[in-house]
Amino acid sequence: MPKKFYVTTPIYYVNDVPHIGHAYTTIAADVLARYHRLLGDEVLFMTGSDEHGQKVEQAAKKRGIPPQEHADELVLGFQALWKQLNISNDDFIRTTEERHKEAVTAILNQLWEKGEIYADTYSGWYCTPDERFWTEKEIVDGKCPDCHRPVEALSERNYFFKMGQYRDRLRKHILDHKDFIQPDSRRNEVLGFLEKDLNDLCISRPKHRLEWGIPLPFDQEYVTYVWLDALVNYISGAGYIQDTARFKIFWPSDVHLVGKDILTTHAVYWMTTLMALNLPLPKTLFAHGWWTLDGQKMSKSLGNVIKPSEVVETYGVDAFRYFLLRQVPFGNDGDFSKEALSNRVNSDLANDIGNLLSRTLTMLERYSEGCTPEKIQGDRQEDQDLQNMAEALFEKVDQHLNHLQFEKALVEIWQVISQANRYIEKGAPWLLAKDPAKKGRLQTVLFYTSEAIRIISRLIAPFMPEASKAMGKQLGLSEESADTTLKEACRWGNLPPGLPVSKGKVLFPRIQPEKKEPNQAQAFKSKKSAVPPPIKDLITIDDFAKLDLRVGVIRSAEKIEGAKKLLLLQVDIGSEKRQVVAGIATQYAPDELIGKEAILIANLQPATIMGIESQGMLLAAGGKKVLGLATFSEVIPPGSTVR
Ligand code: ME8
Repeated sequence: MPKKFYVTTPIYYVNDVPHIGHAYTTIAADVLARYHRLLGDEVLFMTGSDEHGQKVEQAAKKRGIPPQEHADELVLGFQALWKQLNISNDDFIRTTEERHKEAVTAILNQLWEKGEIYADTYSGWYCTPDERFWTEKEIVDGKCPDCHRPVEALSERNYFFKMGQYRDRLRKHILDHKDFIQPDSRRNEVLGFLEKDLNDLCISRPKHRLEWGIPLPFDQEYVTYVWLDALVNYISGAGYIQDTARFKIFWPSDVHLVGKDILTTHAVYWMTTLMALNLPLPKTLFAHGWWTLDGQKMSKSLGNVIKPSEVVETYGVDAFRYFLLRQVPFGNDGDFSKEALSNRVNSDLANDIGNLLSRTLTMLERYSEGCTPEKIQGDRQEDQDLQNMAEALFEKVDQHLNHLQFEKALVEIWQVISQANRYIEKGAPWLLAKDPAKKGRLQTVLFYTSEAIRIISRLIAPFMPEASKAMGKQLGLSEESADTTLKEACRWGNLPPGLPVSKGKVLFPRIQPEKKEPNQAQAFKSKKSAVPPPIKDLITIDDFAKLDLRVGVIRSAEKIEGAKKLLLLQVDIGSEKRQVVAGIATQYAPDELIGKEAILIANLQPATIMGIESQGMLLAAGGKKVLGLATFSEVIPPGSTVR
């Protein structure tokens, strides 16, 4: 019997166009959904739109059109973005759909009949933008404790859900179920919130104040509070009223993913509503962190809202998905910037995985007649090491994804990528190919590398579906049939021999940093009329042979405090990383150097510059003033010798 897996995102307000924050939650949910499908689970991945309430009503009013028309238009923007981001949602629930309205009405009737709802006149403070009542004690200096905007005094008759009575039961459930609210910091936040008395929840809005909502079935003068309406999507979408068979399979949900901004509404309002309905509670509610943009809160008024579709057009969909999930541990806040994205693309994607794939395909073309190699059992330690790491990868990724630790799963995969790159350096197939006696060893190295890539390509599939497919295709693999689970696909030794490989287009092209004016051209202009210095005395070929020049990939670069011209670089030469102090800060910003392949004098005596040991020197054009680093137009394995 396959297991079932039900994952949800919040349903997003259609008061505005989608932004990176919306994309983040939805991509995370998509990775989980894809992963569970690959495991062979029966998956329901639900996202949707929150279309009622004041925010949407106001947005429509501003445009001078009816709210339904407004929602019908704006929802298309979300749906188009999900397509562009390769989101594989099984369903999309809109709160203006009949199936949803029916569910909300049925639930309200049920709660009303059970005596869980009562009418009362309420005097309190109302936060209009948040559509929430607060008590005198809760407001801070006349402002909403949540969004810090002014609140207004209101006294009106409304309907209330007896939420307060569930406080102890909810606390107990949280304490008894360690994974119920995650991460721990959010669990503690909710437990802290529940230490105080829990108020009942106002679940109605009088129609004279808000018309755009689902009418209360027991009093047509009122509409349903937008949050109660919205939360019900998790069961209405799963078939609560209209498809009870589906509901029986999928409820309770396995993971509700939300941003930390809507933790209380989910952890308290929703869970107590489910208790009142006698429905089982979701297994996990995970509240992730918040993205800022270049260190600032994203907001329309600041004019710094980046459209995900534009990022995708420039950087590619897989790069965007990878960046969001790799950059910060899920649960923490993160900062989005184009520089950070470019750095990730260049170092992790273009260099690490891109390089691994392209050099392996080139080698298969040259040394294996363009086909996948025979399965061979290697007898060296390095063969065993690579096999062990690749074989253990599935379990590690599985563990991390079960705990929604996307970044850790990716780090594990990248460790195998690095190991495979190191394995190639050590195996040096280009040298083996020169000696016919070493043909067997050459084939072993090619098999181990290709097999590791195959496993990697399978495991990146939930994160980067397109890249995974392209990698498989370039390796000559047909798409894994649906009856092969990911676990089986990740078994070592499954690579069929003799499949024709094809080096397609570069999977992850390097991102060129945006430059105001190209540095070298600028330097050339200013140096055009300069006379080159005279040629030095002759040296012998033996003198030259003393130099050990190596290709080195710059993995990190940072400014050195107090030194205007110097940068501290970490240079990867395959077998090791070298720390190099380079006088190139006037020519390059640290970020533009990441991923560059330069030439390192690897056997130069270390020198101490500004108190930092420099283990080698990079070749560059220019005299005292550096004009540009010597680099390559081809991708060359780090550590390759230069003559
Ligand atoms: O709250 N960083 O909808 P919404 C990370 N309709 N995630 C962000 C983000 C950011 N800067 N900004 C938004 C609603 N998000 C309600 C939900 S559910 C029953 C009803 C994400 O359009 C994050 O998931 O304001 C957050 O919870 C959600 O978008 C809020 O979207």
